Amino acid sequence: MDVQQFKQEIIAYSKTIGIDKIGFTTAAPFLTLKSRLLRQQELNYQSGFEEPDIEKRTNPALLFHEPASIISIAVAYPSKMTEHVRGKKGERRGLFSKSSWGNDYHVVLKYRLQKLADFITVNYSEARVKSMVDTGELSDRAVAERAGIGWSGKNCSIITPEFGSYVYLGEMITNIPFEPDTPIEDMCGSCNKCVEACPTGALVQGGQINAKACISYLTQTKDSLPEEYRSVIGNRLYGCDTCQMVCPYNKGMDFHFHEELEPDPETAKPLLQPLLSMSNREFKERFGHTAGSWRGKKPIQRNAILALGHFKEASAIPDLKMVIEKDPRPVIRGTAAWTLGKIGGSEALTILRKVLETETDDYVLEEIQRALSIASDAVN
Ligand code: B12
Ligand code: SF4
Ligand code: SF4
Repeated sequence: MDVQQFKQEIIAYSKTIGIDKIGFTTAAPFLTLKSRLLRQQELNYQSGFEEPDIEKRTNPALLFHEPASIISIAVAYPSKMTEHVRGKKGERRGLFSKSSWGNDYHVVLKYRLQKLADFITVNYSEARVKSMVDTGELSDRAVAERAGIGWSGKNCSIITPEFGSYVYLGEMITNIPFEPDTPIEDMCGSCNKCVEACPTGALVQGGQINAKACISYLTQTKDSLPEEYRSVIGNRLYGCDTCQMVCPYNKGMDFHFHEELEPDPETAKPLLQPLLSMSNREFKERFGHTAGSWRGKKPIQRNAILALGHFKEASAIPDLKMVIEKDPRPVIRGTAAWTLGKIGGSEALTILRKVLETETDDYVLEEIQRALSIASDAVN
């Protein structure tokens, strides 16, 4: 089998199965990444969502017997909704990031990688492959960068000249010695827009993130959100797109190639108040197919309560009253206290004073006290 010829056949086939860009690289260890990951670990800048074993993350030979190459794939996703819904006073809406629009991208990319794997193994009898998307050991971005998919921007994203950074990434390790592609030139130059626009300063410098300060990470945590971040997350329910939206290379990039990735506006931008009383089953039915549901209902509800505080939405007081009086989860009750404090006014104050007498959880009591002081400050 002529491997160079086979590579061209794979590239041609990939275009027929909804892969928007494909690149090839060697299976050599990722040495620069390794020192980078060690440094991030030292600084406590990791999210905790990534594979913890740095050796496995940077050495494909620990994941696959005698690897010879890695194929990187990119699938473009939309950045704008074709149908619009707008929130207004009394009917506020939250926002799922673009990476959670449509069906879960893990499923969408795995399906394409499986088709690619079938094509390769049918046509190359000794072929062995191992695919991964996001949850695998490898750094999808480091593979994509080395395979010439795009450059690694100061916003940390892989930016493709064709689709901007609105691409999902996945890869396949193989035992076939494909000719590697060449990485593409870094085009950030003197631009620093993403670093300047990041609302929390999580981009500590171009290309370096403190994941623990990134809003995308914060929206996915399950505990009480530290006070300093509560206002800044705005109405985000899951993820953050700011450092991509300001990037000049994303201007006009909005691709609707894949039906599965089309957002349903009522799911991507849901009304906030109904989320507060949603059952597990309802949550699964409405959001279970999206990438943003992977941490379950609790962080989304917590963020919805914070968003109502961000809007100072007085019409939500009855829903918040129900939550603070009845919800069994202290994090949710404590967050509701904060939002009631933000909304302020006599109705919110009365509720806070009343629950102060019945609440037994120390953390929630502390939140209520603090909320009462914010609310009285606001009223005075
Ligand atoms: C953990 C994780 C997160 C964490 C941490 C993000 C981060 N930047 O590290 C949190 C929860 C914050 C997060 C957020 C997001 N994520 Co995320 N995440 C991951 C995950 C699982 C691991 C990333 C990781 O290991 N980071 C550690 C850093 C150090 O390494 P890296 O970014 O992988 O690799 C780069 C750096 O090491 C850098 N580098 C290496 N050496 C050096 C040296 C120098 C000097 C410099 C400057 C840089 C540098 O170059 C590498 C290649 O770009 C990957 C999936 C995967 N398995 O790889 C998805 C992934 C990176 N996420 C993705 C997405 C879409 C997002 C969000 C846009 C989602 C959203 N809308 O909210 C945001 C973007 C935030 C941002 N600005 O990065 C996509 C990125 C697609 C793309 N075009 O780049 C991935 C690849 C998932 C996927 N399969 O598509 N994510
Ligand atoms: S995703 Fe949001 S918070 Fe995270 S680095 Fe980008 S702009 Fe900052
Ligand atoms: S905003 Fe500017 S600096 Fe940031 S990734 Fe885009 S081009 Fe690079």
